[in-house]
Amino acid sequence: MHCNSTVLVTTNDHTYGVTFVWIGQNQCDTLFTLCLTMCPMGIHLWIDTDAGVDDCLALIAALTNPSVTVHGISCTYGNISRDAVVTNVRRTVRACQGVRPGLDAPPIYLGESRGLSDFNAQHLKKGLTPWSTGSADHDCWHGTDGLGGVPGIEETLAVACGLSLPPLPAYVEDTSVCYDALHTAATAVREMGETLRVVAIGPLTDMHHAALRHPDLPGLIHLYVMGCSFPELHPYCTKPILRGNMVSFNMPHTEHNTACDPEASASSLSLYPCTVVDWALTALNPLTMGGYDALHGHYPYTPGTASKGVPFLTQFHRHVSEHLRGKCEPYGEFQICDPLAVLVAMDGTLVEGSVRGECTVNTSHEGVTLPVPKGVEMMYGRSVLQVDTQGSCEVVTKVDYDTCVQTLKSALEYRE
Ligand SMILES: [Ca+2]
Repeated sequence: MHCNSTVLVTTNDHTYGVTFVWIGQNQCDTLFTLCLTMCPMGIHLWIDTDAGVDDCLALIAALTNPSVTVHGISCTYGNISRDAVVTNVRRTVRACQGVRPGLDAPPIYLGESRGLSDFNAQHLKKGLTPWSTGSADHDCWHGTDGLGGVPGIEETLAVACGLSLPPLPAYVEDTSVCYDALHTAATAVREMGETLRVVAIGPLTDMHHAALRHPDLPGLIHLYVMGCSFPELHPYCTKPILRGNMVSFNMPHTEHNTACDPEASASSLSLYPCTVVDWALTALNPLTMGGYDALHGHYPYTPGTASKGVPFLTQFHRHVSEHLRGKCEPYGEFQICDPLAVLVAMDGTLVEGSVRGECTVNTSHEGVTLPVPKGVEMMYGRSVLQVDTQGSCEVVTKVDYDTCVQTLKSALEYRE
């Protein structure tokens, strides 16, 4: 006779599953023998980001979740230039280490600094996206540096909160190392019997290059994408905003991350098994401005100044998102696109509705001249879903919104 039972053993760094196996009573009265497996349990993430204010909140949600191991963070262009992104990621990781002193910084890597298509680069440059100008001084939705234009605010806040911040974490400059590290992490997680969940909350350029370098990668990971837009999955809502957020770039039928690199989006969505948190879903689930205040506990925010008794990350996020909040105020909505994608990747039970199919992105710009003439709406970058119950792509159509927002609030209030 024998039977198994598994208990959890927690060390400083990981929770381990230890399996005890009952092998029966022998002459020495040995009742059981320990051991058989000892492997880290929980959720294994890799985050590919163009941080970005909403990326910052997404990173905070992941890095304050004790059940999550973040095996790496790759930095790409999008909301701001790649070089600004890596600074924003390092600052966010360091801020999380402030409230989790035992947290080792995940390895941080440089990914790609621009998309695949010259046509697209020229097109977006004429719209003056910050990354296409190659500088971080262009005012954008996320602020001059992509993180609200409040450099060093975490240091002021940490002192006031009685926290000590470690040095900024290091990062790896060689992009090929990034893809090798991703592949190594995916292989190691697979050997534990788990699957690495890669959350892409920026353009899919890195995922395209990673699969080129390691063709077996799509068989090793599950990709969570914040991108695309499928308003047709929400026929009860006819708001034009569901179509996309790139109207000012003559691309009203697409979402920003997808629009940054339609070619890489098309290839990645066809290669990887994926779950998509699309623009239409996030546009239907924003924070109201009151919801934004509630996320921060309604504390009396004073720019550049710490408020007594308010959690450090709450104050950090309130400061870095102030610029974006001001941009959002006229619309009465504050979007939480990237945080929703990371929350879904960490907890599949948050998904209350989805449609499965094959997803692709229109990469044709035939006949379009630059600059795009006024009144012309490009279909370039438009995402298309072919519904198929056996498809490799799951598009999320409904989430447990209240739990999502509460989880984000708890992350901002994290303390040990
Ligand atoms: Ca992003």
